[in-house]
Amino acid sequence: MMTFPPNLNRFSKLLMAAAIVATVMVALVGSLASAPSVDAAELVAAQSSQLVPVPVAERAKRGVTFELRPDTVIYTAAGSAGAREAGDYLATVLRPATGFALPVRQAGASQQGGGAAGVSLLLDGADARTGPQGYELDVTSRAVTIRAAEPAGLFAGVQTLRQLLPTKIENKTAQGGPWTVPGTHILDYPRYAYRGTLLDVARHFFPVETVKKYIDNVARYKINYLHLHLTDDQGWRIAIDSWPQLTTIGGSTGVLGQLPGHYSKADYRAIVDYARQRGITVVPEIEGPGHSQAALASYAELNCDGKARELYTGYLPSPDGIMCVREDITYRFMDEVIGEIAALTPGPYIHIGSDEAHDMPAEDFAYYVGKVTEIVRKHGKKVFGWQEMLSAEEGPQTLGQVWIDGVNNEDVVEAAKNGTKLIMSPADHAYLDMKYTEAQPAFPLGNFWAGPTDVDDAYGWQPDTEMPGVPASAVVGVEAPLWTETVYALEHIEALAFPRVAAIAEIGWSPAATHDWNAFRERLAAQGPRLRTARVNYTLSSAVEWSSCS
Ligand code: TNX
Repeated sequence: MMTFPPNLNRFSKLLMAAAIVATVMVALVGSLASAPSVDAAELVAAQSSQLVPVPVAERAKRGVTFELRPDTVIYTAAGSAGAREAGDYLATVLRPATGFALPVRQAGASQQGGGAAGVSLLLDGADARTGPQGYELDVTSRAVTIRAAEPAGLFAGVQTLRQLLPTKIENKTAQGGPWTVPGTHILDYPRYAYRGTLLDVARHFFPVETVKKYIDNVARYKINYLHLHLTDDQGWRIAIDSWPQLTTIGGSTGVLGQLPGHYSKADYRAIVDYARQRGITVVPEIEGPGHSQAALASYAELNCDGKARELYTGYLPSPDGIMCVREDITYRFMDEVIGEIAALTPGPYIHIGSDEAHDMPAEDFAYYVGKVTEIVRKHGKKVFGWQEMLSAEEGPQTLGQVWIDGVNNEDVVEAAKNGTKLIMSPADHAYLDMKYTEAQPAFPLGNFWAGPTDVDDAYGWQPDTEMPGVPASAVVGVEAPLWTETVYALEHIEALAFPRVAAIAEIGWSPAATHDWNAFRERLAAQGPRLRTARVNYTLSSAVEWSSCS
């Protein structure tokens, strides 16, 4: 029997159990609004499609086929930089396998009218139900036309078009055609405005190229937020000019001393731009008051005793990684850090962490959260934080992230009733770092504590009923976190994220009434050859009957 220090909570005990197993093995080897309601007849039509996430409504046009040809042109709404970005992105996705030039041009009157040949991405004439993120996609034998109110809808429509093309479109080198798109009319819009994934670059650092690949592949499923966990006990991963030792010292290690590193501001801007060009907004997280040892090791003056902490390379949260919350210097530090982060952040949110500040007196915790909330708002951003934050901060301007049952449910329910909006990341369904099955004990990848979580578990929940007492209207999104204590390569990221992130993406996008595991697993099976062709190292979960051919 393993025994644990009594002050550890349930999560830490389970994670510690996982850590012990892992150690033994190592020794051996924008504004968020809810979607309009859906017509039931339309939903029946939607189920026939192979798309993930399943669209709101789809009507096939029998006998109609569009074909991309060497001279096909992509037209984008005149005067819109966002539409142009969506068009450039579509061309980037289609050029390698087709080998076609696919020039991107401004749409003229004939495209706006919908009669012209080619592929058009337009910002007028969409059905009003598409809202700020939805789209209509129409395929005739002459033209593919995507219409949306905003560029976000065009990006979503681009992903749908990509999945309507043959699987070989995912090749990185030119293939023979034909490049056919079946005739169809799709009306589609998301259930929730926020569909995110978190990548933990603090436990292990991942270079820009790895993050870009992850962005490329989550974008397929209409994920629209990338939450970057930039700081933790084991590493500080973003350059801050006013506190340079955060990266020279705090970025110099990782779990078990592996994968040190940090992003320069130019690197970080490159990630933010790359994400935006794929319809994804980056949410930076600066953790505190716990999970902060990398900062405390970088600057002696941030510690209550004036002595720098040691660098930390352990696997569990460090008991010493707690900020000195009653000292003014902590808030000068946070002000300068958050000021620099805000300047790098076009999106509305800054995530302030706030989980697992073990043993900190409630008043001290509330003091920290209150001060940091003020700082975030002063820099023009909205506060986002783990559910523990909701014991101290709530209201319509605050976004809370639910991750665990039984720690402070009462705070979450009360905050939600008082207008706080929630993103749902229940660890036992949405944590991409959990192992898929019990049968993988010798598989060094993945945590145990909230799992195992196979694809059916990832799909088997509803955001609006997940936490009893929370009003459905408080839930504005879902997020699938990928923590990286056990993860140290892109292939690991992909094995854990795919295909489960597609399950979370569908829960966040598709209408509740379409929710059906058997239908989903069939549609998901068709994604296997696409992911394989795209060289994504997805896991062949036995919950899905994968197709062996394209
Ligand atoms: C819990 S989720 C954590 C993370 C760990 C993760 C491992 C949360 C707010 N805290 O620090 O990496 O579990 O699954």
